[in-house]
Amino acid sequence: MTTYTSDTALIVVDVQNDFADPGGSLYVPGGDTQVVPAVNHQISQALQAGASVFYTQDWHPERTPHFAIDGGIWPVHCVAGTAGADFHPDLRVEGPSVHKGAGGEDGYSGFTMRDPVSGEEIPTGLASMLRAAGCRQVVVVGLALDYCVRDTALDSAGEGFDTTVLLAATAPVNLNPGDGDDAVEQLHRAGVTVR
Ligand code: VGL
Ligand code: ZN
Repeated sequence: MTTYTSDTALIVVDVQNDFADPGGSLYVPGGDTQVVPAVNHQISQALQAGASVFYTQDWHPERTPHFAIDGGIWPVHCVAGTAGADFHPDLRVEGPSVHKGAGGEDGYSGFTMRDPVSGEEIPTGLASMLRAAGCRQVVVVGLALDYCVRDTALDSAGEGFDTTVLLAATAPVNLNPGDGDDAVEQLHRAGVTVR
């Protein structure tokens, strides 16, 4: 069990229909049956302890080099304003949400995006929101372990937050078999607590 305090932020990553609903274009197995209830449980625990809850949403334009049709690796997903980009209907929403990639930026982290032309890293504003809320510890849950959860947790640790990923409240897409295990390894090496 995780101990939340008033200076903890729970970051709920991309629990959106395209990832969490079996009909979604990039469904992560267990997204609806396992991850949504586990995330909701963490949200209750966090709120009870006076912690803050923040959300991210993958928020793409219709055409982006992130998608296979435009040279990337992913099916079209989480297009801004579509049902696939909405939060899963069973998710408890109890805080602000950061939309990532609305300007066609690339990248998976909730903290930074990459300008597709210059390659420059652009902050999303999440780090400032956490600091403004007085957060020092960060707990990361949601989808998917091997992309957005991993990169959000790595950036969180890099920003100096004491960072934990809860495996029971996330799941990997495993585009390549073993990606989930590799992500856990990378998180460990970066000093992120994984449990
Ligand atoms: C994600 C693949 C593509 C994620 C986002 O939220 O982990 N994965 N875009
Ligand atoms: Zn995406």
